[in-house]
Amino acid sequence: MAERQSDYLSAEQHAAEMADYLAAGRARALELGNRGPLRLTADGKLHPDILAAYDEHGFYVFEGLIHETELGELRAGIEEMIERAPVHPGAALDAAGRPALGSDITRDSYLWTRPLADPVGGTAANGGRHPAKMAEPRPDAQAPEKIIYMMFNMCENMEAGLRVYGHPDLLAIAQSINGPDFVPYNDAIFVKQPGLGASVAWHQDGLTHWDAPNWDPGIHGFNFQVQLYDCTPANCLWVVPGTHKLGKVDIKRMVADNGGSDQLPGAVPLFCAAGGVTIVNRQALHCSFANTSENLRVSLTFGFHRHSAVLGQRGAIVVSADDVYDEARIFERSSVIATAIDARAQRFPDETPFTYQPFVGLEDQFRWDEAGRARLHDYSQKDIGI
Ligand SMILES: O=C(O)CCC(=O)C(=O)O
Repeated sequence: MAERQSDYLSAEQHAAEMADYLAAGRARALELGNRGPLRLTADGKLHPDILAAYDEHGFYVFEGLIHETELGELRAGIEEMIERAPVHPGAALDAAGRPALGSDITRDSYLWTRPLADPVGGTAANGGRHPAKMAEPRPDAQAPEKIIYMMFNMCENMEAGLRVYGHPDLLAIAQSINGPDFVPYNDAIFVKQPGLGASVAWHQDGLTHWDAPNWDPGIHGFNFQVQLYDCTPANCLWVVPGTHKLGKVDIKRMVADNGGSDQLPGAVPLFCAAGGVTIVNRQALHCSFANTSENLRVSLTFGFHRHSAVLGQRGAIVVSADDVYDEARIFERSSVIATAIDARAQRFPDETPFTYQPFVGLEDQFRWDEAGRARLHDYSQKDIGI
């Protein structure tokens, strides 16, 4: 078995060792035919060719979907979130001595790890779904001990984040894939700082339906990633195309058969320019490598499910053992979409807002105002994970 415990590799050596793999993956990605601008049909559905490409490969890259004004606001929101983070993990104050952002929210807004580490590979974290360890290059001597790895509560901590959650094109995509009664999953912001960003070990998402009699390739839903900066093969998400159709794959065996290397054959990077948005089937095998490149990646990640897949399920993102996704529970979490649509309409009044079927006629009850702000508090406690 090839020696690839990259504790031995410096960041620079890791980048050099990845170079051929990145270039080959990039070339393979360009051949798949599943990237380009968003195309909707006259009745607002995803173009059938796009749906077919997504169904075949398990992902699609929409280029240039988010316009510059919104991108600027999202970047400013992220900068503020980072500035207002606790000064170190667990601290009450930020670097300027203010109460850290999100300190009144039940779910931690910041997740930290060591630079260039793989915090979950080979551990029991996330239901043990990351069975193989990624290469962990050695960070530079001046690297901080801990870095921000992920950020949460996007809709509560960042108004631009709430607004993008109500983006009519994104919601049209969600509707086309999961039906007009589509349901939210959760949100997470992946931050991959240059030379520091940690890896996310190979995994498939989805916890509830792998052995279900009604299992199908779309049953665990999909995630968007809104890219705030140009993202490259070195820092972006990678997918093994088509794996969403295979059921649970044996990741440990795949890595072992690959000589212990995390550079799995056939995988492709989901690179794109800032403003691009990717969709990835949660069942697709995916990962991201330690970011030994010079480029920052920030991906706003949020997912959607089919209503039929979540109804009656017991919470797989555990809030409590009694957390059953009944209609009232689903409606409550889905109201974040209704509020986001209104927040967006107030900011971009010239845009045609998305019509979210479960809230037709109820719009006035879910405005983005004082009461809306209060309603949004702790929404992530109501995430719907399957
Ligand atoms: O974007 C990343 O680096 C990882 C994303 C991921 O693993 C996920 O969305 O499940």
